[in-house]
Amino acid sequence: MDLSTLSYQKFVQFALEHTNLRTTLTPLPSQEKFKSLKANDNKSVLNAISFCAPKIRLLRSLTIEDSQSMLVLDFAAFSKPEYDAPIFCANAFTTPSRSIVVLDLNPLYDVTIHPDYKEKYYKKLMPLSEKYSELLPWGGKLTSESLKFFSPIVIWTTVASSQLVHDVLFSAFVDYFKAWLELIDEATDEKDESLVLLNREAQHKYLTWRAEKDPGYSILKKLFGETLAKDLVRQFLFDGVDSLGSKTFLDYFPEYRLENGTVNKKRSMVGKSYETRPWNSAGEFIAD
Ligand code: BLA
Repeated sequence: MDLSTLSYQKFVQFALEHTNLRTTLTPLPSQEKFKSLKANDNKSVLNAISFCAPKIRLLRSLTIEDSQSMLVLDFAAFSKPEYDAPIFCANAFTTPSRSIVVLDLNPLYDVTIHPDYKEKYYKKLMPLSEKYSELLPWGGKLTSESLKFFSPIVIWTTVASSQLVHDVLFSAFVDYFKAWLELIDEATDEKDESLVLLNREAQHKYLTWRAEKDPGYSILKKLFGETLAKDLVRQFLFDGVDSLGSKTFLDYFPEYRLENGTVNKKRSMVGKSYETRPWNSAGEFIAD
């Protein structure tokens, strides 16, 4: 299809407007630093914004739009470590033929081993996963390791691009973002410093995973060159990876260690799996 009629700008606008109805966003230094970022191809239009708010450590968005070849949305929002709230995650990669999408409130703690966390945040949100299951169906096998960062309401899809899909995706984005704002609104700050520490480490582990293994990296490298792509990933998209903790990727994910002590470049050590949605509508894990 012709991508020139589609844009992810209205997704970002919606999120900013609705966040500002509830709290006060303050621009972060990283926004200033990356706002005049330019792509090597001289045609992609970029928009990089980042903010914080009293309960929000980082709300940032990067869009890359070139109507001839691709539209990219990478939007995420992280609470301050005093809250164990999930991470809002909206990633979309749209070409004239296909759209690859992950939309989720990524859990801070793996829901398959923390049923209490699953109960606390996802039980009442389960209807959301049903609502979009027909038009945004499960995208098939994915990097197995990614699954522990996904929640039972995750929308993971790869579908033919169309105006309809784009509209449905906007509607899903609105629902999921409102749900996230609601969780942030309701969140009360943890007073137990040892639990705040755990929250901080869980966010750091997530940032470390994504800064190292995000599927978008090869495209960022092509558009910006290796040095700038690395800065963009570590200082903008996953800001906090160099400050929220001191553990390394291999500390968290030792199975990626090569004999010479470096990180295996493969995205997955286990391989891809989960051909079908591994959670049922009650949020129970049903894959073996
Ligand atoms: C593919 N993106 C994918 C896939 C996933 C994600 C699961 C399928 C391939 C795989 O299983 O690895 C997204 N994976 C995620 C997310 C998390 C995760 C969000 O673990 C969070 C925990 N995608 C982007 C951006 C670009 C992009 C910004 O989000 C481009 C700049 C591109 N994603 C992209 C491309 C593919 C892809 C090109 C298909 C090619 C490939 O699989 O490498």
